[in-house]
Amino acid sequence: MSETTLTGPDRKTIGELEDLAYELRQKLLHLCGTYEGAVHIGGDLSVADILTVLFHHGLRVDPSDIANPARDRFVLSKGHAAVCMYIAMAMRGFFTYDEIVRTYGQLDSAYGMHPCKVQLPGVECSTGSLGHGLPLAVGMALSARHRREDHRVVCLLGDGETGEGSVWEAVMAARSNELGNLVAFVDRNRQLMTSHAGERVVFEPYPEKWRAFDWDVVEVDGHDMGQLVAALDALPAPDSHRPTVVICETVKGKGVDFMERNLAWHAGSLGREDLQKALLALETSRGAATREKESA
Ligand SMILES: Cc1ncc(C[n+]2csc(CCOP(=O)(O)OP(=O)(O)O)c2C)c(N)n1
Repeated sequence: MSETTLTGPDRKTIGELEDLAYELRQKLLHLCGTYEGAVHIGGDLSVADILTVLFHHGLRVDPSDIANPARDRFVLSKGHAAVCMYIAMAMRGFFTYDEIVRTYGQLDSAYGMHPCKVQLPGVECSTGSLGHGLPLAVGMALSARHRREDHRVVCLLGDGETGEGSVWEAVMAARSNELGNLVAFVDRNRQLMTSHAGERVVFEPYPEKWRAFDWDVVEVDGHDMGQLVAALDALPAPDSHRPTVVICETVKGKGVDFMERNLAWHAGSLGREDLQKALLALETSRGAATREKESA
């Protein structure tokens, strides 16, 4: 195995991770309130907790040493959630949030609607055309095996995206090649772009489909930091032989009541007035979550 080592971020408490996820959502809403084009805000809000826990807890990455061969590799297969990844990475020290807000979506900006690893060093994989991230992640995990490197490759997919046949070819290839260094997270928000899961594509029985391909399957509430941390801490060693999928039950638009489960908010722009409404809704939702936790 590789001699090079790299440590992950300092260990944070669940409360600190929750605070970071809240801040990430606030920053997302601010961008959605100031940028004039559409932001994929629904699917950003559904992965905010997952990306927080990955960049602030699970991934061994160091913003000051982005080419270290020992680093874990992250592939955002649902590339339309790029801005959520940019901001999560900015909060970890990779980029500057102000620069994201100032340049997002503009010609020649490194911060495009979909991520580009050439424009933005620190991003491991260019994505946006759905169904390609996991096949690329399989190649990266296989390459790590050949090079005798012991890092992980972590890939985040949308559940709608897993309707693509290429995903299942990759799932089969990963198990055939015994890639225990590969971990998929699925954002199971049960919504696609213009429909709810099940209306046009039947996903159930969903976890069983992954099990049928002989992956290890973990099911969590994708908005519960404690469960996300526990799932990451329990991952098998990268030199094990079976890939893992963490199926995260989530809500599209999570945290903003008028966006939650609302097909109209797959992508959109808030405008300054609705931004205040959205920030207030976020605060209210957090208050309700805190009260629920305290009374449990
Ligand atoms: C190959 C391909 N087809 C279509 C699209 C357009 N598209 C962008 S997001 C999206 C919905 C995907 O649903 P899901 O993966 O569940 O993402 P989420 O609902 O979490 O945003 C679609 C069809 C695309 N980016 N790539």
